[in-house]
Amino acid sequence: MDERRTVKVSKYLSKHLRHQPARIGLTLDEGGWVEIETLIAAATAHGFRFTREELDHVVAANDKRRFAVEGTRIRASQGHSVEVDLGLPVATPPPYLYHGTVAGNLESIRAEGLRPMNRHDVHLSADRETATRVGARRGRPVVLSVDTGAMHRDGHVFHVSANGVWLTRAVPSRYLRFPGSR
Ligand code: HQG
Repeated sequence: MDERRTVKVSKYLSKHLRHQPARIGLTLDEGGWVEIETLIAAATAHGFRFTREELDHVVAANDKRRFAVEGTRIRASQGHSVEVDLGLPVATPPPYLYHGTVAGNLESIRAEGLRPMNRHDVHLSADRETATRVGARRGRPVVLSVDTGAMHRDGHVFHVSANGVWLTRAVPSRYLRFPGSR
């Protein structure tokens, strides 16, 4: 399976397992799971064909392990905009986590902190490198450090997804460090 095809199937899965299941008549269960057979049939019925082998390849080859397969079912590991309860355990964050964004968002982030925007949660990365890649999706990346140790002490709740993304509902501005400031 070539890279272009892998990315295409992966994007299709992200779209329908995170954001728009109803577009192809799918219903996710409360944990975000769907039967793989049902997903393939729904996709086929809506004009996008892929095989079980291709799906397995995308799940295994995916750079960020975006999808999880358990038995006959699949779900996205994080990043949903539809209401799901991933059932992730509460986790204690390391002292600092990182958030990649772009300069154009900074003024608003300074004013209101990090908000989940279209997703359930704010996504934080364990290292600067990953945060840099996340920010670079939108332009020249700017990496913010987040004082997650202090957030944790102050009662903010964190979860970590199956693929190592840290999730929290919001990050008030006072916990953020902007580059070039101390
Ligand atoms: C910004 C990808 C203005 C935030 C990535 C970001 C990640 C604000 C954008 C995952 C703001 C939201 C998530 C505020 C936040 N004012 N802008 N108050 N608060 N923002 O895509 O973190 O490929 O929803 O900085 O790799 O960029 O999908 O979040 O620029 O892990 O698997 O609003 O998505 O993973 O954008 O990325 P997103 P994100 P996947």
